[in-house]
Amino acid sequence: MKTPAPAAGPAPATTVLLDGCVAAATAAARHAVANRHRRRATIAVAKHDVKLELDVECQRVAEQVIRERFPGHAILGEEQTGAAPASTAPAADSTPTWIIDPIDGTVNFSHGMRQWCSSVAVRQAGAVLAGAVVAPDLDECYTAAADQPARCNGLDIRVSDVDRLADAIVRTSLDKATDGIPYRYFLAIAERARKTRVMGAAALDLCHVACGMADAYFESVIYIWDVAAAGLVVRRAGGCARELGAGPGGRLIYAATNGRLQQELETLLGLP
Ligand code: LIP
Repeated sequence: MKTPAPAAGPAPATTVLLDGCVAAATAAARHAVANRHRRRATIAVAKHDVKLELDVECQRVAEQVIRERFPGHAILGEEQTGAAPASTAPAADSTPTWIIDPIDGTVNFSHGMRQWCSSVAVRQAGAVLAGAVVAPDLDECYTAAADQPARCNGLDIRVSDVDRLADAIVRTSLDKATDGIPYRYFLAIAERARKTRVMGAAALDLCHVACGMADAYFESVIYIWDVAAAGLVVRRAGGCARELGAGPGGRLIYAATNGRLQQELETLLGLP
């Protein structure tokens, strides 16, 4: 797994935060890799999801890195007991909040697929300041900060210039379609786009929009920890990534594109 080259020039505070994101996400990802032989050990199994022992362990590993470096900061993680649900309104968080998804694409990981990652972002006063998405099995480490470009393995990345959904690859999901609404969105996208892909790790879907491998991303039931870091990566790569409203259970309706496709995608889905 490569780590990005140190960035030159930006404000020290942001660089320190970004270093913290990379360190925490890398530590979580390494723990998952080192313990891959236990990838099937579950704490809970739902109809469409699993919670692994490693989800919780990797969360603790990431938290430890953050607590050592930033003792006064808050932590919001997928595996945190009693974690607050995602908020569509930016929190009035004067204290920086670290937002962790220790294993995004948990089901993929537990089945031995390579499409999974660890994601860490830091947000203050409603704005994500820095974020890192580390995908060891793909050898990809995405980073961005509010005053730094999006990078993959230390190299600047840029969104695609596709300007019609008819020419686009759109990443999306059919997860948690209990009320059928995600199917409606899926059908609309599949009808319009050149190809629709369900890969199972939202943070990677977004990072792949950021580097032009995909052109757009949409989910109607997604948590803030799935999109916080990677949404910043998309924006700093020249794209658009934004919450379009609240989904069920504190989740978000979220869309991201290369920017050129945002209007067409939101209009197609009748959002916001
Ligand atoms: C998963 C996402 C995936 C989404 C699932 C789930 P997890 O995250 O990344 O793309 O469709 O609903 O939230 O649970 O593996 O961290």
